[in-house]
Amino acid sequence: MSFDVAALRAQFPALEQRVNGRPLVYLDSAATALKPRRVIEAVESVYAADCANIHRAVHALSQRATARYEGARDVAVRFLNAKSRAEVVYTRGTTEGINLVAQTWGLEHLREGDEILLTELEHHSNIVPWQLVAARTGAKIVVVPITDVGEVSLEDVEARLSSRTKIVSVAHASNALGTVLPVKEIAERAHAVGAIVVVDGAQGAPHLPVDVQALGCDFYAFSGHKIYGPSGIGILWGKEALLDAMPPYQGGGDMIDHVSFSGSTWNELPYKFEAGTPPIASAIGLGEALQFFMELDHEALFAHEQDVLAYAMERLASIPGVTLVGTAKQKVAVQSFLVEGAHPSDVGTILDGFGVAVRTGHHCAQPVMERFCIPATARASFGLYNTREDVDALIEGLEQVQRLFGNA
Ligand code: C6P
Repeated sequence: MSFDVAALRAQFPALEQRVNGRPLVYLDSAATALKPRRVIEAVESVYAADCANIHRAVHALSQRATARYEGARDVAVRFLNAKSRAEVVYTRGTTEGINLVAQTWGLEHLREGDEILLTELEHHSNIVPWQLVAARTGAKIVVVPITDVGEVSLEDVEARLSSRTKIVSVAHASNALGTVLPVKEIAERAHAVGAIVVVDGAQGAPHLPVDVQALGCDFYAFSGHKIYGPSGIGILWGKEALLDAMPPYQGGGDMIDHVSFSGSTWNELPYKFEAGTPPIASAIGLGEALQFFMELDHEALFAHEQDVLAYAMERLASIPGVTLVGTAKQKVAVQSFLVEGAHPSDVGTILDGFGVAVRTGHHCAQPVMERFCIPATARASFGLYNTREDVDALIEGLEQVQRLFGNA
């Protein structure tokens, strides 16, 4: 198998459009990835043919919808290398996955004086859920600092671990800086002090090998929409023994075994955590996206993304007045940058005029901005469909920024 980027690009209808008179150059996959035609068709076919609720009826449409919904879970089991279907819970996305763990395992186990270890590069979704549970339990949040290039050192993690640490929750990769964290090594050290390990896989799942058994974590949360699937759906993987011992997150239909006014009992895993009618078509679309993703030559894909990233870093760094933010040795294909004298939102607007889509702002990682004493950055993030030519278009747009802001 080889990596044929032109053939892959042809599978993404959104790339066929022009924006402001130019071919779209989509450099915002860290926010949400574009969707291949087969994912769009999978979702459409649910509504066109298999439009029914799941787990609830004996009629043909419901049987088909249920089989496809559960079939998508089987794909996720293979994607994660999970031990069983019981470990794979559908959620709305990474955010809900982390909130689920915080509000169930966290509320059950955390006591006054316990510690939750996070890093300075976390997304708000891996900070605020822990602040909420800390406020209710009296637990304390401890933060591992990042270095000037945006790395997390194992020594800094070790120095903050103790018998008080009950939860270590870290990103697999940073959305603002691209940094890949040494999750396996962090998990080994966290387990040595008896803590559980939660991984925010929002940026890891689309760019890094995800084998939850090899990573050695206890929970791994990711979002469908960042891995070429629909929005509104994600996965929380958790070790069965932990999930089994946790109370339900939300109550409602499907998560119960029996309900009476004298008390209710819970469905088996993973359904205990799937209350109410789920986003059925989105789950089926996610299964299709994961299948699409697993069929790629991963070694070639990761090498391709790294090539585009290295080229982008080199070209950006060569523009006078442009500063790279986040230059860790191990990175996913994300690059934040600043242009001297130009606000990132102006940079984004001018680039949009060239058909180049980047994200600007604090990227829901305000502590990262604080660390680097900046309010915001512009961020180019790459997916499997991006090329060196896309980087050239970004640079062309930035040259216009330089002209407009008197830097060139
Ligand atoms: N980051 C970005 O542009 P949800 O919204 O639940 O799908 O994912 C939240 C999330 C959690 N962790 C990390 C590391 C993330 O990058 C994100 C989403 C997007 O960077 C939108 S803020």
